[in-house]
Amino acid sequence: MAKSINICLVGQKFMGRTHSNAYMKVAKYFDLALQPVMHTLVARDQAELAEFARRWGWANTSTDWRAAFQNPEIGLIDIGTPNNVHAEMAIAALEAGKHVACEKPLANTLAGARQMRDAARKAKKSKTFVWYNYRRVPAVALAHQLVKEGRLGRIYHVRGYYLQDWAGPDVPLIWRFQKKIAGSGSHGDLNAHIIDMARFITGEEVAEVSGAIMETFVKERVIPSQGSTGGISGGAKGSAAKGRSDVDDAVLFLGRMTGGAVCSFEATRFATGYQNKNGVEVHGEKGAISFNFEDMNYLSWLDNTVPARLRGWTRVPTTGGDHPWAGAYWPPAHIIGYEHTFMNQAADMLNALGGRKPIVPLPDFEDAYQTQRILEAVSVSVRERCPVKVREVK
Ligand code: SOE
Repeated sequence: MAKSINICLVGQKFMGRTHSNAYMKVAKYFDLALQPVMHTLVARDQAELAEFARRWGWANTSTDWRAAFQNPEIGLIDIGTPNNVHAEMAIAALEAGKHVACEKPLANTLAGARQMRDAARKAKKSKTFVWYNYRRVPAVALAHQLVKEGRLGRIYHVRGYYLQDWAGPDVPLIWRFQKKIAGSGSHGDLNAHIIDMARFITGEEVAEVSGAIMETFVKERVIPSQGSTGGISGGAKGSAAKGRSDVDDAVLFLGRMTGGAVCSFEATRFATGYQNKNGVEVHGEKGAISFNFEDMNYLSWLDNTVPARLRGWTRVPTTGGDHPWAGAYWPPAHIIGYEHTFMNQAADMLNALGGRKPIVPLPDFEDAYQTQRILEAVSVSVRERCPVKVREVK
């Protein structure tokens, strides 16, 4: 009888769907150390709960996360909620002796993220994971491997961008525009991803935030008359009343990496024309990589060690059996999509829980806390209009 683990997922909106899809399908494609059992779905909205559970294959439902977390049958708790409840839920789950997976960013505040990190340190028998899913794009994992193999050599430049354009003036004041819930806007939502990707690919940390700016283009939004229906803009309908958006719509910062490279990051919800364009570029002495999620099945690679007359960018298809996870799906060049990044993460989490080594590092709470420190350093740099050493952000 294959070993399995009962999963409790909290959340039934956008990430509830991506995670449910991953648990439903992962065992079809991967040989897993533990089989996922979709045991309990927890959400606030009783009306939608039963239909969501039926559609996505959850055996039980509950609107009481505290009671569900105490269920001795549950082994893994997966938090797919807005950011403000990540800490309370993750700490309760760890104290209940569960393994915990949590959506990014770790928390809506540095203090909350620190409490999660400390709770994970205390919970010796529990593993923790954070859904920085873009690490599980085969092309991004290949970039990580190339740097690790020394094929880029000394790194000079790191560039990250996350460009969306959904947040126009007509979008109501959903939770993503409320600092008390989200913690920040494009910063914690999008910049977090590219900071994590840059750390993952280079193996380096951001040592200093040298300068940063944030902008809120739309300062007032209509208060939603109905809740979010899931998805980025929430699908909520506006009412007559308006409320203040107290988060950034765009953030840019410059910095220095621990290995001596300079870095630049840009994250925005107002890059008209780009709906979900994210990427990282790394320029080294011996080579360079460029990843663009809009072209997610390819990695651009430049080998700077070949004779100049042969030197140029190669567009490497990352869909072959020798690329991370790709071989689990289809023959080469039969491309994969956004949802596969969550399936790849689910596979690595289930294998890690079963004692196997993941193909590339999985971010746990300790790792994700480093990204949260960099996010905080950027916010301090914006507020104080000065450079900030990340080592001073504890
Ligand atoms: C909204 O910006 C969002 O759903 C992010 O929260 C996700 O992390 C990203 O993958 C897609 O866009």
